[in-house]
Amino acid sequence: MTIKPLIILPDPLLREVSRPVETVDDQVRRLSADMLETMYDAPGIGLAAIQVGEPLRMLVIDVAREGEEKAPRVFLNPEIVAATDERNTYEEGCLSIPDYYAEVERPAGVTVRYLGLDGAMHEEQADGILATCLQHEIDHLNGVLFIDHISKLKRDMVVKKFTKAARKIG
Ligand code: GNR
Ligand code: NI
Repeated sequence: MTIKPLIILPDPLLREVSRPVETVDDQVRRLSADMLETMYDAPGIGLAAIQVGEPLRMLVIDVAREGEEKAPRVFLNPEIVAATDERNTYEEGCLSIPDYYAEVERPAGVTVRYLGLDGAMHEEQADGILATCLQHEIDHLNGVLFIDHISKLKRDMVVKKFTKAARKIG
């Protein structure tokens, strides 16, 4: 397993729409293992493939709390098929936008249909932090970032800051 470098704002890769996973093969299994290792190392609670430079519709999540047993999850080609009218607000962060946090309002519950590493289709209802994280990750598959859900003023400030930082590093 390998820890992969993270793609950071304003890298245009983060705005790409990822393509579906065609078959659950060794390459997909290896990438999901690498993504989980990268996520745990960061540390984060979720990671989309594009954040390690792979424009594929796959994401990994582990929302187990510190001290709890690890609960790694892999979702291939995930789709939100239903969402609650009830909304929830969480303070979100993103491994591709380090050290920036903002409150985002999203549906409190979602039903997600996805392909598992077992090669079968699954449907799952999620709420709480898992629902928020799934929506944040599925946004990544569509080139959408959590800063797209905050005010334009705040978003422009963050993008400007990261653009300046990237220019300095070269
Ligand atoms: O580690 C992460 N924490 C987090 C907190 C609140 C809402 C969403 C997230 S996902 C984020 C990791 C990440 O950037 N995934 O794309
Ligand atoms: Ni993110």
